[in-house]
Amino acid sequence: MNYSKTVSLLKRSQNTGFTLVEMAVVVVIIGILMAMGLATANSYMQNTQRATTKDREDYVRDALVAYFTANHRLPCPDNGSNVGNTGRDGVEDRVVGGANPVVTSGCVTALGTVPYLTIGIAREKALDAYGNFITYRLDTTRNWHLTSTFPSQALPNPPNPFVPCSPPGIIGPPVAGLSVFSAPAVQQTNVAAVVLIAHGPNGLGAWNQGTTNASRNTLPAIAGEQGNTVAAPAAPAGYRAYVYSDSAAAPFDDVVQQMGLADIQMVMQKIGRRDICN
Ligand SMILES: [Ca+2]
Ligand SMILES: [Ca+2]
Repeated sequence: MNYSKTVSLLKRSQNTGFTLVEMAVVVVIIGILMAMGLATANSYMQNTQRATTKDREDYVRDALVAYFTANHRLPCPDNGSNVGNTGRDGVEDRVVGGANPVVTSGCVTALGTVPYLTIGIAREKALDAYGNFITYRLDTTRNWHLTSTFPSQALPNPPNPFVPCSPPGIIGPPVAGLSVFSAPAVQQTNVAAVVLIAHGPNGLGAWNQGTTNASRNTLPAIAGEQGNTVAAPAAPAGYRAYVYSDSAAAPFDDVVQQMGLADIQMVMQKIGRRDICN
């Protein structure tokens, strides 16, 4: 092998090595950028899904207010019991022959899903952005209605006439209602007539779109989220609207909103009433 050929081969070898290093650096940089891009896209999607879920709860709240204004009471939760074995039907579930539509004796359950057909909204609006039903908890210790007598189980049309409470002109006592905690030891001051719970990305404890009435995801094993899946949460005795956390020890991804006594009072004032019958 002559000298010039050897030098040429060496140069080519060196050039090839340099190119490989360059390529390796480029590959690493592309990898980092892709990872950053995916993380950003993932974060964006999570925020969007959370916002969509909150919007749906707002929509349900508005529909409940409209329903209350038109019917002078809040609807019972949907627990699927009136449709055999074909999934949740969106119709509120009442005790047949009970003192309907009085909530305290008329609802099959205090904890179920949003009765979307009863309140006149699309089924999709009763779902969160993860495809599970939003849980609807109604305070059934109060009637949340404006009349004291009801002629039948059927929804009155037009609504029952107002019957004054006794004593008249009294806005229902604010001491009753459901409690909501924004942290384990921090109770919100508002007294809730309704709590809406979306069970978040993990979906634990949510009723899903399965084909049976009982189709429900696995219940959460974590204390914080457990409270949002039962009618009577253990201490703290109320529903949890904690801050989002993805910590392994105590994750919390539920999206929780309430409809308070103040919201009901506002509706009543709009329709010229000051009293709630209890
Ligand atoms: Ca039903
Ligand atoms: Ca959850």
